[in-house]
Amino acid sequence: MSRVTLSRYLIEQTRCNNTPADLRFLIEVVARACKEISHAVSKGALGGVLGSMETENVQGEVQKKLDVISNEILLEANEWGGHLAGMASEEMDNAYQIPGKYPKGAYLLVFDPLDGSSNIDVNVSVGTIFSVLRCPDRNGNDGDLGEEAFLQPGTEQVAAGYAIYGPQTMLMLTLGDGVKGFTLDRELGSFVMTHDNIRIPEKTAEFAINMSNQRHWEAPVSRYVDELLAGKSGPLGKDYNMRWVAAMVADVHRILTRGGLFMYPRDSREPEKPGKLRLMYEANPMSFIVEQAGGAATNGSQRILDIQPTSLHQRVAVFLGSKEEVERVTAYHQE
Ligand code: AFP
Repeated sequence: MSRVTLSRYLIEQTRCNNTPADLRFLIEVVARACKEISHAVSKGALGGVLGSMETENVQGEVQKKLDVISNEILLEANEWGGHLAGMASEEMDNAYQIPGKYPKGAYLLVFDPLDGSSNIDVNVSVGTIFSVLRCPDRNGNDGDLGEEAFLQPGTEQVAAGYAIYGPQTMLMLTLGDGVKGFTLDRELGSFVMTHDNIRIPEKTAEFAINMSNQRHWEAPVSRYVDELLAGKSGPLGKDYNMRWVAAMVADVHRILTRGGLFMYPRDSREPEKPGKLRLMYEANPMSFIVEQAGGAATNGSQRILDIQPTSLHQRVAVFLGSKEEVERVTAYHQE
C-alpha cells in the first residue's frame, strides 16, 4: 500500500475538502521548520545547542539556546512565502512583522517554538506548538500589524498542531476535521501518516498534574485530586495512575494516544495570573486538537476555545483530555 505523506494528505484535503492552497503551503512550511528544529534538538551537546542564553523572554523565563534557535527557524521559514500577515511567539514580546520586501498573506501564525524547554538539557521530549488564525480585514491599513489582530477566540483557529521531538519525531495536525498523526521518516525526510482518526477514550484512569503545587491549589482542584488519590475505596471507585513530563506536548501526546487528564490549574502563588500556561500558543491549539479527537478542554468554568483573549501572552488554567474527567473537575468548580 502506498504511503500517505503529509504533502499528499494536504493536496488531497485541497482537492476534496477545499483546504485553501495557501493554508496547505503554510502547514508544509511549518512542518519543514519542525524537521529543522528536530535536527537541531537531536544534536544535543554535539551541536553546542544545550544550555541557557543570558536573556529572558517576555514571561521573565530564562531562554534556552534551543528556544532562541527554534524561534529563528520558524520566523525565517515563514516570513518570505507570502502566506502570512504576521506571527507571534512565546519568545517575542510583540507581534512579528513580515518584512516589507515580502508579500503578505491571509493568515496569522502563533507558536511556542520549543515547549517544555526545561527538559532539553536532560534529554526528555520537547515540542513545537502552533495555531493558525485568519488575519482580520485591516481595511486597507498597510501599517504594522498590532496585537489586536491576534486576539481571536480559539474557535476561530483554522488549523493547529504540534511536533513532538521524542524517541520519534511526530507531527499531530488538525484542520478542523479530526486529528491526523505523521511520523518523520528520517530516510525519506518526509512526515508519513501513521495515525489516522485519533480518538481520546472518554474514560480514563490516568491523570497529569504538578503535585508539588498542591498546597497552592484552589478548593475544587484539591477535592478532585484527593478523590483521585483515594482510588478504589474513594468516591470515584477506581485506582488512578499519575504521570507528569513537564512538557505539555508530551503529556498531551500521551493523552491523544491512550487517554488521560492534563491539569494546570490556577493557584494562589500569583493570584493575579489565571494559571501558568499561555492561552494563544499552548491552551488554544491543544484544546482544538483535543476536541477534534473527541476530548474536552476547559479552564474550570468555561470551554477554553470560547475564551476571548485580551492579550497575546495571556495565561489560563487548563483541564483537558478524556471527557468524563474534564467534565467532573469542571463541575466541581461550578458547585
Ligand atoms: P517551559 O517551556 O518553560 O519548560 O514550560 C513548559 C510548560 O509551559 C508546559 O509545557 C508544562 O506542562 C509546564 O510548563 C510545566 O510546568 P512545571 O514547571 O510546573 O512542571
